[in-house]
Amino acid sequence: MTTPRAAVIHDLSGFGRCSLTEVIPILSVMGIQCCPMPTAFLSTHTGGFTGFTFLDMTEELTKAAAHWKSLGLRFQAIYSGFLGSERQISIVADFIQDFRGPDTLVVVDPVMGDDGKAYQTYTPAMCAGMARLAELADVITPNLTEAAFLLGRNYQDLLDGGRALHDESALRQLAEELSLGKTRSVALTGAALAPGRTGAMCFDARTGRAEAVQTEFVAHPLHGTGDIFASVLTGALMRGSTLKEAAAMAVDFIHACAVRTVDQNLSLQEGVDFEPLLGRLLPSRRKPEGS
Ligand code: PXL
Repeated sequence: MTTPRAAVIHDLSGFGRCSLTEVIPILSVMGIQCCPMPTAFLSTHTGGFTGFTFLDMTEELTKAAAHWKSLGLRFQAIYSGFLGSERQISIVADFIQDFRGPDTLVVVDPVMGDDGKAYQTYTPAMCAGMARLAELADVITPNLTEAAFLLGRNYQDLLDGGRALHDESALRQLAEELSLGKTRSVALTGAALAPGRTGAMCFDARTGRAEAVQTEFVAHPLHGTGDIFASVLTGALMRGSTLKEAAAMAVDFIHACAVRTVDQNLSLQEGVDFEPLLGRLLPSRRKPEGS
């Protein structure tokens, strides 16, 4: 079998474990060839650091995409995340339209913010653009903040002042609302059915059903878990898992990484200590016949 290939459109942050420093190792260990399109180069991620450098790669993206087009490249998946400028919204939309084949899986992680607030480099216009970009996706992976932005709703209203935060039917309804009339799948992250736990509420456009995936979870706000979730989910979907199976794999992996990170007392900014656990994501190896 040829190695499946994914175009991964995310930033490269030098320190702090997020986006490409998580996407590439995770998809690679899952047996997928990653072709990165870096949207920006930052010295660190923007969550909790000040004074970070930011190199906008907008111009480079168009040139690199034109070169890939001249090579006739095709991808089994196109997976986008943190974008570096408002103009990149239409560039990534064009990329999806140009490179998508009938069987290409398009995952848009509509990275925009957390805890009810947009990330430092995200403008309201970028957030509005992200909602348009997400319309092209087969699967989206918003957290609750991004869900509010996508639906153009106030974060506190969306959570009904906190009452909807752990309410299964409210989360189920929210995932369905995000599915654009049941035409795209949704894995809503940070959707916990009880305090101190977390997980994802999945709406699967293939089955038309919403299902919760939950695990015991260390209730610490860890940075970069959204990118780990969407990367494992994308890899598992590319390997043929259902949305629920893929979300369960992602949630379990994050749980194991979070336990390790908290045990070591690492600073939140350093992100999740996932590297030593990557082996858990290897495709399961069958024994050769007769051995
Ligand atoms: O994990 C999302 C993310 C990705 N990239 C950058 C970020 C963040 C969240 O803060 O700052 C640069």
